[in-house]
Amino acid sequence: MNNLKRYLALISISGVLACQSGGGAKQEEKVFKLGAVLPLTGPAAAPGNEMNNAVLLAVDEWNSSNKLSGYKVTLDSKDDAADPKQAVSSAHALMSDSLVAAVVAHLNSGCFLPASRIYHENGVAAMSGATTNPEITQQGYPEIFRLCTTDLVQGELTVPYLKEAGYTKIAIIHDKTQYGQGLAQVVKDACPKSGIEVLSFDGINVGDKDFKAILTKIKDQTPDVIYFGGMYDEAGLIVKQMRDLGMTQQFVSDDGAFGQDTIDAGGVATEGAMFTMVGKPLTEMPQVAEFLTKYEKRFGVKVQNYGPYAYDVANILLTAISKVISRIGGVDKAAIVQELKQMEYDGVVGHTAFDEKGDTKNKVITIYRVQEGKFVPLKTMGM
Ligand code: ABU
Repeated sequence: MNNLKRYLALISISGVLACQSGGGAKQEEKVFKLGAVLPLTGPAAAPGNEMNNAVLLAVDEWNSSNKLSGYKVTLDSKDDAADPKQAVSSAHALMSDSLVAAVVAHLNSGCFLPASRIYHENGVAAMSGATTNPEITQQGYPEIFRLCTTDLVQGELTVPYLKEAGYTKIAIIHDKTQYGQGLAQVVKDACPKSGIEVLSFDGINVGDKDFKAILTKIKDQTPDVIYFGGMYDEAGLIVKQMRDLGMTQQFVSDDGAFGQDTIDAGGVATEGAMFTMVGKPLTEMPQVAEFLTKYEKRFGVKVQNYGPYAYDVANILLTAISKVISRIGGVDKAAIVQELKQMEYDGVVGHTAFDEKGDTKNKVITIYRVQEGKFVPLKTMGM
C-alpha cells in the first residue's frame, strides 16, 4: 500500500470527534470501536451476557488507562441470539461501520461459522473466546482467531478418560447444532480406538423440554455412560429426567454445559455428573482472581464459565490495536490482523499464542465432577 492509500485507509477508520474544551478551544478526541457479537437474548443468553460484561470491563479499563495514544474505544455490542441468521446480520451491521477495528466474536460455533466469512471479506480481525467447533478455523481465514481449544481436542481427550474410568458402553445424544453434533461426532469417532462400544447416536432439539422417550429407549440399551453434546438447559433437563426414570448411568457433557446454569436446570440430579471445560481450572490460575473479584463487584454475580476468556479476548484485541496505533499512528485493520498473528499474551487464562490456523496453542481441557453443587476438577489433560 502506498503512503497516500495508507493515509486514506487510516483516516477512514479513525473517528475524530471535535470537543469543546473549557477555554473555548477545540480539542480532538480520536475514537475507534470494539465490536462484540454475542447471544444477549435466547438460549445462550446467560454465558453470552457474562462474556459481554467481561468485554465491557476490559474496554473501561483501557479507556481509564490512557494507553491508547490519545484514542478512546467504545464497545459496540450486537445480539446474535445464538441464531446463525441473526449472527450474519449482526456481523454485516458491525462491518458497515468503518470505526469497528476488531470484533469479540460469538459464543456459538453455529453463529461464528457463517459470520466468519463476513469478517474475512472485510479484513477485520474477529476472535472468539468460546466457540470450539474445528470447522471455523479450518476455513483458513487469516482474520479469524480463537482463545478456546477445539472440539477435536475436547472430544479426543474425553474418550480415553472415560475408558480409564472403566466405562465401555456409551449412548450419545446431541442437540443437532454445529457445536453439539460436531463434538458428539468427535466423541463417537474416538470410541473405537479406546475400545468403547457406541450403542446409539441421537439428536434432540435446542429448546426441547421432554427427553423421556429417547431416554427410555437408551435405558433398554443398558449403556454405562451417557454423553451429551450441547448446551446447559438441555444438559440439566436430560440428567434430571434420567434420574426420574431410575437411570443411574454416568452422565457426561461438555463446555457448553459447564456452569451453574446446568445445575440450576437439573438440580440435585446433576450431583456426580461430569463435564469438560477448556483450559486449566480457574483455581489453578492465581492471575484470574483479581478479574473474578472485579467482575463480581461490578455485576453482582459470580463468573460461571467464559467470562475470563472474553476478558482476555478483548484485552488481546486492544493490545494489538494499541501496538498498531503506536507504530503507525492510526487504526489499520490489516496491521491489527498481522499483530495478532505474532501475539504472545499473558492474560487471566494464562499464556496465549496462536497457531497457523488462528487457534490457541493452549490445547488443554479439564474434566470436572459436580460434588455438593460445585464443579470439582478431576483431571487436566492436554495434547
Ligand atoms: N463451546 C461452547 C459454546 C458453544 C459452541 O461452541 O457453540
